[in-house]
Amino acid sequence: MIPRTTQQWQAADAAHFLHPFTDFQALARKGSRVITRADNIYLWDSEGKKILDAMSGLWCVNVGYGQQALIDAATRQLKELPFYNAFFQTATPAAIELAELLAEVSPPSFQHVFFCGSGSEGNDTVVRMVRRYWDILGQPERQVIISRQNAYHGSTMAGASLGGMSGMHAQGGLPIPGIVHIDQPYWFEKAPPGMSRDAFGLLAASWLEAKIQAIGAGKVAAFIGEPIQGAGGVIVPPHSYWPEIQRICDRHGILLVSDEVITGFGRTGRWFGCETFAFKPDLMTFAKGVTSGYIPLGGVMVGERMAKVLIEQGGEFNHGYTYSGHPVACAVALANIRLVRELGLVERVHNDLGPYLAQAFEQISKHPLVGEVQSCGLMGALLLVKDKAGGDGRGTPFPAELEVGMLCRGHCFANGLIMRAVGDRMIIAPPLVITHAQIDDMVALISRCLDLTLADVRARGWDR
Ligand code: PXG
Repeated sequence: MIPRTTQQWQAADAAHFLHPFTDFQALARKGSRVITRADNIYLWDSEGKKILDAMSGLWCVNVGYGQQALIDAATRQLKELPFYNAFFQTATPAAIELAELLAEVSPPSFQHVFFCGSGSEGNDTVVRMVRRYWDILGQPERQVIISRQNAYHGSTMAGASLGGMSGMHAQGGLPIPGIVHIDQPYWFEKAPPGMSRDAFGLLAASWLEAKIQAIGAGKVAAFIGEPIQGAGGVIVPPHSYWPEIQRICDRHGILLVSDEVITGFGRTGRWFGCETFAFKPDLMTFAKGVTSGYIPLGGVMVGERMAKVLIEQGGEFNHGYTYSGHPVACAVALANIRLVRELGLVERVHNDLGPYLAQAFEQISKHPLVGEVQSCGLMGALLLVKDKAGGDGRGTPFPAELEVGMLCRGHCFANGLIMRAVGDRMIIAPPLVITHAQIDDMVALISRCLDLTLADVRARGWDR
């Protein structure tokens, strides 16, 4: 790339590049921040400013930036065989080896994988696969997939339909037929006054049973959820929730799908989030961390209950993508998973980094702006509240229209820290290679940005 000034990049960007989830005109007026390089957990922008990336790119760069093993794997594969498809009774060594390795790191009931190019394509595959499964078993009326409000499952027609984002449903005629939603297990907002988290977990799971009964179990194909809702604001459910969801699905013979796009590959301190929350899904969608985002790859792990039926009774499954099993993506995923193992990152998150972050967040929870604090492994959220002591002791939220979260995010940006705001929940998911010293730096930056936000809130009288 021929170097350009920031202004030149911004002008060309505004003239031609339509960004995802973006008000095109507003961004064109303001100008994008142009990220030019990265190393470890840091990014640099076109002004040369260094930024601590507490979001791992977009929940994906788990091994951090600049890992030579991944770069070498891609280069080698590009030279040897940059592409071949898997449609016409063909396969490539990289895709075969990756399928084998994924079976090894997944819970034992998963021995088969269907490859895609992204998490959205993975969830489209889920929809087609669960409906196909029931067709094969002679129960084609089992069509409905139950998902949750505020869930994020991607941006394709099926992915956005499974998702529970009202802003997405409002555009493009969604959800598609046969997808319905129940409420989310978000204790802070949804639990009746005085209810414990565990009691609330059981209550939130009971909403699934009520929905199944309303529809008729014979019409329900599957339930899908993220072990921890990520894009929805790092909503960590009570530990009572998932085992109860499992019992309900089992009772009605309904397939259980765990969307592990964010929680897979060590983020929660186990290989997959379903292991952290003690449930056994029939399908697991993955993407992001499988290659640490160095190159696009997604897929669906297919558990034996379904695989047996699809393989032994299914005949041809009329579904697949040009890039299903892309050899370069698979080679990078192999190098990435091997590196995660070599560095012991999953164990490190579980035994060391997760507890260390939780402790640091405990300290931050004393800040006057911070209400609920949640973390699991290396995912965390701080909810900014108006009055910590209000609202049944949970804290009184700010009116949403004040956009206090965006105010805080602005301070983070200005102070060299990438932290996302989902409403007033400030969230992080740093690379799994982060050190204690770097967590300390990150927490110091967060504290400074909270102080700056509090000063703004007081200056505007929003704390009254
Ligand atoms: N499932 C989950 C749980 C996700 O988080 C997808 C599926 C879709 O994956 P693809 O690869 O198609 O994007 C995701 C993606 C955010 C944000 O704002 C989160 C995602 C994507 C974009 C933005 O936190 N997650």
